[in-house]
Amino acid sequence: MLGPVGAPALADTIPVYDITVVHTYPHDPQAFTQGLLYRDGFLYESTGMHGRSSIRKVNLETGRVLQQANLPADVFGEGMTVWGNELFGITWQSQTGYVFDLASFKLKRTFSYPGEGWGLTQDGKQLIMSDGSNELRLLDPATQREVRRIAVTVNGVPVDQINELEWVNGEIYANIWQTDVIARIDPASGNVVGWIDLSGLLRAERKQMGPDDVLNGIAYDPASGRLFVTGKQWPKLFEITLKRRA
Ligand code: DDQ
Ligand code: CA
Repeated sequence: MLGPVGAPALADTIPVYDITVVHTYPHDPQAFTQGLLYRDGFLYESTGMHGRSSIRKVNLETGRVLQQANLPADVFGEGMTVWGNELFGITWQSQTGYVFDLASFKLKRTFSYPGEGWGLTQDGKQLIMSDGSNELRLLDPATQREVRRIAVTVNGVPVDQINELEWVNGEIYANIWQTDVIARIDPASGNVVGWIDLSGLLRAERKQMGPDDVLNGIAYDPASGRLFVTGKQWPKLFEITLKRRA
């Protein structure tokens, strides 16, 4: 059932967490969600697909887009994080990152990196970026240079397809692409220390949705402890709580 876990992990002792939905909010079903974060009362979201990649400021309760900037039509938007008064967004295969002013959404500059860009978050010191492999890159926020990497494994077996990211209480939460699972990663060791099973979300609606419309997008509000999740072109966004499966 836990797709990415694989044979070694099925017999393992990694804790599994079930979810409870506390609140359900509307989400733009046109938003191919690639990045999600919460900051000072608002959701910020980045979206993908060529020709409709964007960054947005979103009202949590209504799902309304309050502010938006579009990426060039030839890039495919991916993860996004906030650093100071700037939003950093990356792209799938263009090897280009975009830095926007948080308040005005004006593009300030771009940066480049090798390989693919998938997810992005930050831990207060460095940017943390995924690229579809099992390695997370730590980037210096000032220079966007790679500082080091974290290899993510479960019982020594690499866990790849790591997508959208969120820094939550000293752990990295990571969507595993094309699964209903979020990995909880210990940043010090790269070990997966928990699996969150989200297979119950949007069960009825997803029968009508496409194969690319996967779970993607984790946001955390440290002030209230609220955890939000959504997916690509999902009509809803959820606030959830976790409970360890006995
Ligand atoms: N990624 O976000 C997992 C990195 C890529 C998702 C790509 C989904 C395929 C959509 C089809 C696009 C054709 C260019
Ligand atoms: Ca996130």
